[in-house]
Amino acid sequence: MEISRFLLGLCAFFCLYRSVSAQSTCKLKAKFNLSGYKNVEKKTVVVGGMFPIHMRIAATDGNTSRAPVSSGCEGFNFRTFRWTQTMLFAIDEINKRDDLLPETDLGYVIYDSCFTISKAVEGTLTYLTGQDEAVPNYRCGSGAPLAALVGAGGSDLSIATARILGLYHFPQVSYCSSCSALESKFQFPTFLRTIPNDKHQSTAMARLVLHFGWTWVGTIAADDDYGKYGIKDFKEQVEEAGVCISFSETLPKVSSPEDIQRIVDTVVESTAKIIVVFSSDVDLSPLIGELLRHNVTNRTWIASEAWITSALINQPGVSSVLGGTLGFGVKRADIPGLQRHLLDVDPYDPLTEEFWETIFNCTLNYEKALKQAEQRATAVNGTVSRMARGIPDGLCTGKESLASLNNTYSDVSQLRITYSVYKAVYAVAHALHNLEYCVPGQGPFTGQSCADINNFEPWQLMYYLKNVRFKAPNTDEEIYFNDGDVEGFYDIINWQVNSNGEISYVTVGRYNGSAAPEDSMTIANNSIVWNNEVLQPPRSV
Ligand code: TCR
Repeated sequence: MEISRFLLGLCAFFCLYRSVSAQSTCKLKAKFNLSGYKNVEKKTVVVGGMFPIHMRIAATDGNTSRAPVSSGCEGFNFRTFRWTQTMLFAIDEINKRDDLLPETDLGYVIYDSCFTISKAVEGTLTYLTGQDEAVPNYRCGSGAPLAALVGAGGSDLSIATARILGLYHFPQVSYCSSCSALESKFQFPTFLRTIPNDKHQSTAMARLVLHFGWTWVGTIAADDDYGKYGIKDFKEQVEEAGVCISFSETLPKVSSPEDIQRIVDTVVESTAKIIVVFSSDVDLSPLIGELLRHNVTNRTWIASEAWITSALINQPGVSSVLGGTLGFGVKRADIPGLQRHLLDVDPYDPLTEEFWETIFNCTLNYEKALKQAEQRATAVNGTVSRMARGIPDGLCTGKESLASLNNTYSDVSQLRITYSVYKAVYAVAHALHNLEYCVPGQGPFTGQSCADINNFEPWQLMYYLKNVRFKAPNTDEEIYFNDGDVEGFYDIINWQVNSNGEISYVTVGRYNGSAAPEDSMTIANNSIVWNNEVLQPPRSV
């Protein structure tokens, strides 16, 4: 309540300010600066997307005698870039169809939230205004109407953005914010999601612990709403059943070698052999590196969905520490055509430039490459050297082959959150379709009226989103929202070490949070390979 009042005040302030300054440059613009339209003749509705394309914001030098600028971001994330590209792929696919929104094109505006709340808020205000200033003006003068936001990524980001968007009754469909706190329609009236509510996952984890009769477990949570709520819900349930919690640690959000060392010491010293971790892969990865360095083996790790199939955690060499891990993955699907789309990206598109340069470790811009080559030569010779203009070392050709790389970006074997992104875009498209083809006189609004696709209010699209019911192409899962949430289906995944020492993800069971408790979990005990490749479940002490 306090927060929304503050933001409302903030927005009102900027609104006033803007009304006296120029209003004419109302164009769609994004921080990551990516907008696309397919067809100028057809009417276009724009969908906003927010993805944590970078892992963090860059540290500032703390100098207060200069005008502050918005922080830059660092740590390019190939996995989340795949999610971003999936949104573009889905939009493309929808635009080509003649049975879904045949007379309307979807455009997009993508923001990089850099996995940081302040960036997500900045993006939301920019998004609502269509400008760089924080002005709430979601119907940009001449621009196409903005329909909904697909995003924002982690739960703490979505909690922040949903509070602002809620004020304007503006729909937000999240593909990965799973925290149980977001279920409150009182606090987040226009928030919907295509990933299950974590209350199912916490229950599933508790059921798993009880299923194997473990009585002594340690917990590690990320320092965000995802980790905190996830572990809290888990703990409540196991403690009620008599399980003891040997330790509860929190992973630092900002790199802190001391905190990581302390957690490693706790894990090493504890007699608990079962460790439950509720964290995103980005936050967990420094701890895993340190556990590897200390060779902390002989533990069984219980993974939350965010790291169970993550290439950031499943790095070469982790099998001695993490082999035998058991965890939960949200529903997976195959998306025909997606891999082609991922491999066919244009390196010179502003959206792809940084991706291309990072993945191939080269520079696309000739002048920049020349300068960098000179700097390298200077560093080696110790004298300033000007290079002959030719092809500088480190210039990308633009013809590098993505297919020849073994990168998580183009790995389509575990499309889980990716599938969730796909569903979120389709949910918006179906809602828009239903809005457009409302029969006058039989509409859902006052006096059986309909909304107009050329000029609708956000709350009108919200009505259609709440009531949407569809199947994404080539899947047989029926998607609908129940108070903003979808059903709680999970695969139970086990990390099994194959003959090359690599880890393969083997599905050993399922959990269905919507079924009766006695039918909700099926698990094939005999298919599980535990740490150190034994076939017996470990004892918890
Ligand atoms: N929900 C988490 C964030 C998250 C995530 C992920 C981040 C999920 N899955 C995979 C990176 C990779 C699930 C949240 O904060 O709600």
